[in-house]
Amino acid sequence: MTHSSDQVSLSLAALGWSSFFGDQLHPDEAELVAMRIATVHRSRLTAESEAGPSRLNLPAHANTTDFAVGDWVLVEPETHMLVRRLDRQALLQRRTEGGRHPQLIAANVDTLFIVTSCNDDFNPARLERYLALANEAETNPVIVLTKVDQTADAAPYLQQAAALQRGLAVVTVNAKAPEAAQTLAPWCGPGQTVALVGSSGVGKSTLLNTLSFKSPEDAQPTGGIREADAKGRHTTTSRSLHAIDGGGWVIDTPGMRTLHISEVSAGLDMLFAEIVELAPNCRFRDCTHAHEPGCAVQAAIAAGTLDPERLDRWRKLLKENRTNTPIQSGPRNNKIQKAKGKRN
Ligand SMILES: Nc1nc2c(ncn2[C@@H]2O[C@H](COP(=O)(O)OP(=O)(O)OP(=O)(O)O)[C@@H](O)[C@H]2O)c(=O)[nH]1
Ligand SMILES: [Mg+2]
Ligand SMILES: [Zn+2]
Repeated sequence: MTHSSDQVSLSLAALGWSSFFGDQLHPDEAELVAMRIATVHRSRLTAESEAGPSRLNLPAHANTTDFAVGDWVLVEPETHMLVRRLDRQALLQRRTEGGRHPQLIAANVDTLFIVTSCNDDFNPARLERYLALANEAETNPVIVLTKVDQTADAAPYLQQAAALQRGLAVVTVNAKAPEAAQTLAPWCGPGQTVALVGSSGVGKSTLLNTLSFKSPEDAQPTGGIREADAKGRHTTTSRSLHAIDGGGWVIDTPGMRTLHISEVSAGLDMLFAEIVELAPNCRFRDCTHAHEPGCAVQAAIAAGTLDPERLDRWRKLLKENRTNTPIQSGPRNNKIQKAKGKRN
């Protein structure tokens, strides 16, 4: 077992490299080294590579905010000058209040661990937002219910979470216990990258420390929560990539207060598949499923096979998505090219 990423020499495949990235290399780039962004700071980037961690130098015109933790970049081996970023296989991003550009959460993530606790943090409407984000980025979502050791009965949480999306994986853990790593092992392993998202205080950094087998000095700081409402204290303030004990990579992120939905369409259809699939059976093609006669969605609610709250939340997210999505948005994968500009 290796307990520290810097003591071992990693293969590119172990770092998450695949032919998707290899195919992007030009013949004249043979001298360059591929590295994976590990941290993004205001004026500084660090990366993991086959030779271990290193600090990168940025060209004068480049902006650290254009890079996401998990990105693959090509680097000049002598100077550690970043030459270019490779196209992403997946990008998790969100619109922030008043922000001009989307905020990059993580790139090239295989599995998104949506973390919530078996307490007052648990909120189906908020989890659906995270699921829409994961679906849209074509990243596999898993709901991780922490603090199972602090509840008498986790079954209601499990049931509610599993009902949020067809085929959704849901697990319960005590994030502090080593067994949590076994529970999450099916999604971890050499070459796999997972990211932890969720509200402050749900145990993302605690899970990271368990998964990566951190020594107390290396551990990500964790913080207590308020007893009254289970709210955290925003202990983690930046995103970072860490090696998982036993292979693979995990990205810690700061707790999010709100997650606004924008530019998700396939993501919402997948999330609410049971409603979307009923719509073709409605009498009217443009049925709003509110009051029309012959509405298959309303019929399902009357029959008790569809939860009316799901319909309400679907409508709300559709509306929010319409309001927040710029009419002239380009193809999804072009967003980063447009996101150049001044840092806010
Ligand atoms: N008993 C128990 N406590 C937990 C569990 N997971 C997390 N905690 C505790 O919950 C508190 C918050 O954990 P953190 O790991 O800091 O939470 P976080 O999600 O990283 O929070 P932010 O960095 O603020 O976003 C700490 O006191 C942890 O020890 C769990 O499964 N069981
Ligand atoms: Mg944290
Ligand atoms: Zn209808």
